[in-house]
Amino acid sequence: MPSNTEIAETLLRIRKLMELAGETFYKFTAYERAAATLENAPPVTDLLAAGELTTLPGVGKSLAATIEEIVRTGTCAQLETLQQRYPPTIFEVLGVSGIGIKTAAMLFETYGIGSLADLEKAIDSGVLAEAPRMGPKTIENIRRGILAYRGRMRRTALPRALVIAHEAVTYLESGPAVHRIGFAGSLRRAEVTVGDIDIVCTSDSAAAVIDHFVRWDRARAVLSEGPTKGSIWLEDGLQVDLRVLPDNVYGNLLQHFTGSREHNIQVREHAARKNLRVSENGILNLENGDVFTSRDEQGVYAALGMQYVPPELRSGIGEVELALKNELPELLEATDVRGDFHMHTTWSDGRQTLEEMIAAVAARGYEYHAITDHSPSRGVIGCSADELRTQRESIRDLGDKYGVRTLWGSEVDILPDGSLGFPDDVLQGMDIVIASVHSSFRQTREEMTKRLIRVCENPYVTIIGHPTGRKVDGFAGYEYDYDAVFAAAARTGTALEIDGQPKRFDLPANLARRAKSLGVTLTVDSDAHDAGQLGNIDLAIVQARRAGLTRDDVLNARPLKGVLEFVRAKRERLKR
Ligand code: DGT
Ligand code: CA
Ligand code: CA
Ligand code: ZN
Repeated sequence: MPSNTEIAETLLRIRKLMELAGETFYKFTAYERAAATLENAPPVTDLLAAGELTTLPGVGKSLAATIEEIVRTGTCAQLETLQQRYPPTIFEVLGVSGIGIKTAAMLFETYGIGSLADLEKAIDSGVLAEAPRMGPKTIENIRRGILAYRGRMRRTALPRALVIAHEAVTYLESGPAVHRIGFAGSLRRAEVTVGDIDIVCTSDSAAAVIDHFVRWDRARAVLSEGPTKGSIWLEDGLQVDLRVLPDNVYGNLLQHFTGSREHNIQVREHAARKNLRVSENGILNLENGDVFTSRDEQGVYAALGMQYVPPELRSGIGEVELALKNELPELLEATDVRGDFHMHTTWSDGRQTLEEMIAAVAARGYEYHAITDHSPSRGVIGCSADELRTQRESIRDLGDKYGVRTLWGSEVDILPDGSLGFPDDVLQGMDIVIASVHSSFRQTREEMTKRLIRVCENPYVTIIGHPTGRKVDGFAGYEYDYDAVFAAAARTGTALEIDGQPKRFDLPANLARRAKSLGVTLTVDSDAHDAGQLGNIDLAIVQARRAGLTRDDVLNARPLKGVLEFVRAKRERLKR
């Protein structure tokens, strides 16, 4: 069964080929909207089974039929027809900045250029120079576009992009004339991967800032350099875009370049109804020609008569409507988080001792945390029940020594049949139990669903760790009926984790959102294997924010008393 992302990708392919073939804007954007909707919707396979596909915004009968065809056959008639007309490599050409869709169509029809290789050959042989509207400058742009395209082929994981983005900001601030500076684009929206890094800043002398920017020694090529913007390409093809405007429009600038595209389109549509036009330079009142500028984004949204939309929510999946009704959730803040339930020490596969971890946790100012070393396991190094009991003896004292309440727990393996790596009498003594799948990933959907529901029904399991098993660049996660397991978690009082390990981001935001809607309590955890990784919790927090979670939805935003009550209530309810 294809995932939502895979279906969305197929729809986007159709959309591009339709435009290439000269279809109308109205027709091909419908596909683009549907693709954006799917990215944040519950699994299509579930919707399909329930006959609820057309309840998704932007998905009418005909798109629903297309989606169903894709789910059943992996493709659809429309795509097949279009693909007979164009080679699959045409997407490379379409991906090169400097080549619009009309140009791509012309290059293909007239010169047979249907791939990146064809395009490079045409540049080198001088054939391209003979084509209409292909001056030396345009060709140079295309050459650079090819470089950038090669870099963009691979999206960059958020944690790595953040590191590079911070370095870029430090470099820019070391130069002249930078006033305010911040992130924009998918980086600011905290998407799991980013296509490029967007930075915006204000200055009285944009030229000086951009001149300094393009001379950064990490830039391998300058892709563009203009009066208010510059783009560079780093050693491995990652692109950094910078926009510079005066101080008085910082809010407009941030708003315009944070996106997402879908969000901005909806904001602009709303503005148009009020006779306003939104851009990075301000909000133009079309009736009287006044331009409203704002130094912060709050001012921009207020001027449009809407609630401020936090960047993590700007996906174009209904947040604009909510903001207009003043009904956006008050998102979880990092300062709401009082503890971290998931971390390892040298007792299992961690790299630092129990004492080092507890000291580091206390230094972060948490009220409480849990030490959760692994149970004996096939996949990872674990400890026996006896070893863990020994660990327990020192835990409280060490916590007292550093001034934090240290809870005793374990990350227990979920065995193939849904039983656990420790028997009930061992689990019963623990403050917190995380249960995670570390083996038998490829069971059938039915087996995996039963397996996880059985885990929810264990009175001693507090949290299911990294609940999908997905890895950011690779494994898509084990297959199971999310709704059935989430419903079981809600019914039994089992929390689901948002694991902030950069490789995991699990639950991802769309599923955490779904879990919340089914009444599940979530946790945000670092899954740290050394003290430095305790900061991973920040990545879990942004995922929680993207999911629209509030303080009330998150177990470790509760005071210790509330956490212990949550654990106790489940044991009470499912007593056996
Ligand atoms: P990405 O980079 O693929 O992960 O996704 P974004 O959303 O960061 O996309 P990007 O980098 O193309 O554009 C950044 C945001 O700026 C995006 O939300 C749309 C917005 N934007 C508004 N006007 C323009 C424009 O003229 N050019 C570009 N590139 N972006 C614009
Ligand atoms: Ca970007
Ligand atoms: Ca960009
Ligand atoms: Zn684990």
